[in-house]
Amino acid sequence: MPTQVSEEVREALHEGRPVVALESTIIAHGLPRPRNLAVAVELEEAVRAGGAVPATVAVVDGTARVGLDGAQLTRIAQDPAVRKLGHRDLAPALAAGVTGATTVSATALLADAAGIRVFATGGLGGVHREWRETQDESADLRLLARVGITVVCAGVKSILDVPATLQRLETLGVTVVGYGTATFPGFYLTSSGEPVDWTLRSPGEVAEVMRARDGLGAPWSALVVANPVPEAEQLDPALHDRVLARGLAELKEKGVTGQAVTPFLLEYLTTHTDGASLEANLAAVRGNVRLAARIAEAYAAGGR
Ligand code: PSU
Ligand code: MN
Repeated sequence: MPTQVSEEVREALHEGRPVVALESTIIAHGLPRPRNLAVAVELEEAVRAGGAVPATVAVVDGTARVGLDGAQLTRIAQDPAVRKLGHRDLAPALAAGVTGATTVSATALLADAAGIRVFATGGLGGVHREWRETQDESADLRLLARVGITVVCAGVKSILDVPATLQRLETLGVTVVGYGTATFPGFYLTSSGEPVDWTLRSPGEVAEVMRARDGLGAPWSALVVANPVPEAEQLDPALHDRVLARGLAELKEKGVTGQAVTPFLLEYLTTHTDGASLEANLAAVRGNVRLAARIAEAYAAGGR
């Protein structure tokens, strides 16, 4: 069954108006209920307030959808049977008629195929700290090496091995730029301490880079725009390090692996920081969504 692009999104794309894709795994598996539904609605509104059309991506009853209506968004947020779908899961999910939330990899694939150029999320997946034993590297990275979409994120999740993830992005040829920063953001934290090679300072500058890439012949990998959470809204770094260390130990004890690792650690942090990590996560996502709308607008406008 072909991907269903909502009428509103289809029209906007046809008319060259700005569209921002949003992923749904963060809604179904990255945030606690019932707050997740309110956030899903808020993120779509933030895209609209920025002058762009939101296109939340998910699989509903075996149909891949780009742009959800209210009932579909509610189902993704509330139904505990909603599965987590990376790009490799899309075909079996469609064939089996299941309902699932799309990760960065599946969202980028579907959004790019629909002709959407800008995508906002919280933090990318990447190389896990337990990589030596588990070989766990998010499928996000390899997929981002294949599609020419611009992804606005607060870096990669700090539960990961950040230097190893940056190295993989380099190897895979994914372009990474810091937005208003020369250091790579740390998701819950303003900075991961790792340097980035390029810094851009306005939506217009990002749009210029997108156009330069078009001129070189797209698609050839994603453009990652790493947008730090403001310092006033970051998680206390000492608390972050302390709680994460305990969460990683518990992960090992419980033998959690595969797709369950990321949701387990995000939830562990939320619980053991009394919700402070959740607030930092939300601040990061909000900032990314707002910036993505401005980038989509600058790109659609075609000039600086
Ligand atoms: N960013 C968030 N919360 C999330 C995720 C990203 O703020 O829940 C999700 C994204 O969908 C990302 C996924 O693609 O986590 C990575 O999971 P994994 O490590 O299993 O590939
Ligand atoms: Mn993983």
